[in-house]
Amino acid sequence: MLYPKMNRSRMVFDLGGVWDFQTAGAADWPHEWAQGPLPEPMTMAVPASYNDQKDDVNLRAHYGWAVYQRTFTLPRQVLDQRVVLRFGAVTHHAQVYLNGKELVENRCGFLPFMVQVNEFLAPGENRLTVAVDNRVDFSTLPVGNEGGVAFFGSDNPGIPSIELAKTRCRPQNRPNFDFFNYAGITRPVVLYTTPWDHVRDISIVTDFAGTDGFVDYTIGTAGTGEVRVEALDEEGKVVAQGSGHKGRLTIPNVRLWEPGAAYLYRLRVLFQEDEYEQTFGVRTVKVEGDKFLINGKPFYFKGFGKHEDSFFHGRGLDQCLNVKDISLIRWLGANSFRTSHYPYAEEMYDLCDREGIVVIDETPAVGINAGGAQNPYEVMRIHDHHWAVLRSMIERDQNHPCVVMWSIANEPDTEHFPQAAYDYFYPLYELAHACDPQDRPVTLVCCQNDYTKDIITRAMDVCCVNRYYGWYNLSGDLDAACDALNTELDFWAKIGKPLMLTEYGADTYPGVHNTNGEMFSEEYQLDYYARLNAELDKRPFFIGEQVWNFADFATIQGPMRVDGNKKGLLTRDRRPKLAAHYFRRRWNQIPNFGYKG
Ligand code: BDP
Repeated sequence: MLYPKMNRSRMVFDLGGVWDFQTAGAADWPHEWAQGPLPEPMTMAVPASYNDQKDDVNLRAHYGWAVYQRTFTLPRQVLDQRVVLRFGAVTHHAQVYLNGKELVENRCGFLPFMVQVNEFLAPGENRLTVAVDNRVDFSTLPVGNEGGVAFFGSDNPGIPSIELAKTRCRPQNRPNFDFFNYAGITRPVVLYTTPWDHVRDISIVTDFAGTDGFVDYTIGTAGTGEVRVEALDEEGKVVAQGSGHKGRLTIPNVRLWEPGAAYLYRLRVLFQEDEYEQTFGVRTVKVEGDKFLINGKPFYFKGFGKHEDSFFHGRGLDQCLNVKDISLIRWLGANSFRTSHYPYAEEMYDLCDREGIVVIDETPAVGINAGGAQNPYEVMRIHDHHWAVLRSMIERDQNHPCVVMWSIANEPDTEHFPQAAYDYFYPLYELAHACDPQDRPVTLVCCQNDYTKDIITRAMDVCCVNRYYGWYNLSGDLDAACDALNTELDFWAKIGKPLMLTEYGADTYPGVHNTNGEMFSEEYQLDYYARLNAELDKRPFFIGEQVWNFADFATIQGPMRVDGNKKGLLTRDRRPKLAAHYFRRRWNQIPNFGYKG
């Protein structure tokens, strides 16, 4: 899946801007709206989530379909080319119409989709209509609750007045996940052209020995003909060339892509009238024993779980914020993050490639957990969809040097139905390996659980665990938290695989200070991390600390959240809390490589 780029053979037209917008019903939307202008449109910026753009609770709490519309006219010269309409992401379920005709439908709200539109284009003005449904349930990823059960609500099951009210209340999303269910056209919409015979896809696998770098490439084309390839360095100098749909290039005196010291090459692919340049870095990734090796050296993950989340934009692409976040990651001395809990915008991975930031890339499979009451692998209708999103995430992100590991899910139930979890996830683990030409390590991020019963987390290449000792359990007692953490670490020591924390954290209300260092104060967050980190530092097989979260973020309202999740090291507007300064000192002293020998 190639990112749209403008060059000598391809044009890109950005359809971003202010579109017409109208909310519709829950179950469906009036499809006749696609035949002409929307009856009562309001303005809405694209790309961005729609929820926070207006001061209207009906948008914030909207449930069901909403419709976007705009018109465009293409220059005449373009129409003899192949023209493709591409959406970076529409959350969650999209139906797209062009000039009143149904064009394409898509069900993953965090991955791109595209369609060739030549046969649908009018010579003059075209009307593009995009209907989007934000409902989440047992068939979607992320998963939404069914039957009126709220994620954070203590709904006191069994009390007649409450049960009755639940059957009568307004229809609403009940996300089974802890981030606001932002929706809309959240990433760029473009029209791009290619010649009719064109480069369809490119896979790159790299290796090195001595001073030579090796680039194994596979090129997919539409049409037949000769393929020529050239590798260019950062100065644009051709450093290797070859021909054929498949082959190996050797780059002499290669510069490696390394965390904190990125070096990027480009593979220029020439095919008939078409050309395309794919960025890549020469680096290797491998798990060996209890080490995670990048370029053959044991890497230590310092960083975060993050979210795509900001004021006004919601989950919409915000390039300025992404640049700022990478700057803050570097300021903090961190080197990595996980795309919790869905694949991020492609533009963010490009940035991480350039800045040398390491990424764990996660599918939107969050919420596969019914609290032990039901077997989620039986009651949730997600299996085929999960396979599809994993495949297309890997297809999209396979060439990014920043991506070093795939995460197939966050916090599924691995404890109450351990065998069912194993049977569900092990094939996904194998699928990720099979789909990825670079065969990166694969993980599944596990919830705080009875780790002795969980048999799937330990089957992964890296054991990634989210733990809240001292927060959700043993609350406020850091001695007990360290005790429990050590007991668990003794267990993982025997598993013999690399272990990392993909989440640990404490809600911290900025500005709350407390001489006793109690929960929610900035002092507690600092003490929590300082105490737990001191234990983690003693374990040689412990390969990374990713705190929860990089910054405060929006969630559904509920009794557990005060204006969102407050576990950020930074506030939502990116100001450091006390613990950020602590981590800045700590992480600037921890090297990327060789920290645990
Ligand atoms: C974990 C989830 C994460 C939540 C976090 C929390 O993976 O999405 O935001 O806990 O409660 O269970 O802060």
